[in-house]
Amino acid sequence: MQTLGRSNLIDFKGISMINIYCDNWENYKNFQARPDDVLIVSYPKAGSTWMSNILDLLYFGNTAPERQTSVEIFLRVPFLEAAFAGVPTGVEMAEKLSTRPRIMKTHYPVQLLPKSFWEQNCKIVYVARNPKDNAVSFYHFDRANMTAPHPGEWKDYLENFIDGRSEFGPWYDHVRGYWEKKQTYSNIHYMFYEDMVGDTVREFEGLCSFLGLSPSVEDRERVIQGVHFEQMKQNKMTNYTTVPGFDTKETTFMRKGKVGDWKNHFTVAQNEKLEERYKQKMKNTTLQFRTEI
Ligand code: PPS
Repeated sequence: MQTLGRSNLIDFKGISMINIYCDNWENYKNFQARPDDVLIVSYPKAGSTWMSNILDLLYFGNTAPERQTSVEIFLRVPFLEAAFAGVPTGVEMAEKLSTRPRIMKTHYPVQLLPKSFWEQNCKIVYVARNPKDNAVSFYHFDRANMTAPHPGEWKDYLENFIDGRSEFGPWYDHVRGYWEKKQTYSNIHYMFYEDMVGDTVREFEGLCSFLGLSPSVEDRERVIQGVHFEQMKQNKMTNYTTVPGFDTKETTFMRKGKVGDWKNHFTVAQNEKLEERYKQKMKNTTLQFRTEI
């Protein structure tokens, strides 16, 4: 198991990875999902913590409101593949969950999802974010995340991202993989970070209808208020300030929460390079992203 300290990217089943997320591979792969489990999937930094808090509040905000102020989000919604030294693994945490449904999250690409999720026909909520903002967010996160490889300079980091050498593999394959899986597996609700920022209420309504839930007006209001960026930034249970190994002098986990911050980071040439690669990698797909709203 990985102790705190910078790691190196390794090749794992064809994608770039770090040990923390593949050391517990056998247990992750064999995780036994139940039919009522709800799984959040995203590429790293696409909004999975936001979705975790939305789902936690939606299911339990009424009956167990104290969760919001006393239980960290990564304990309420375990990160399945995590294997940090000194704490239970994500799989162990998920197995100990007493909630119904159990809500959990993963960043693994579609081909590496534990097969029991498919067999049990679990509901999967996928959150995708445009590659430019996704890369920026990932870069800042890795500056502060002392268990990740050192990100180095932005220009080099972005090159690696564009070339698909980032933890959890190429962004393009990740977002396409789940998009294409939707054709044959109808229990995936595919959401976009940009839509969530642009119209949180509408996106929340769509999510509820996918989940077969009709919350009361008060419950709806509680969720929408509780998952607001500023609210989550202030809340120690959602802002990751309690996590050892995350250096908040570098950046905060709840950093900006915006669409279009890439414009403050990309040069014209960098933008052209990403767009060029995007065209190659995303041809023949109906999947589309917005990089501004
Ligand atoms: S992680 O580390 O992979 O779990 O990160 P993840 O939670 O998937 O993504 C983190 C980014 O999501 C932003 N975020 C939000 N944006 C808007 N509203 C809310 N409520 C919200 N919660 C989290 C977070 O700020 C990170 O994006 P950046 O661009 O870095 O701010």
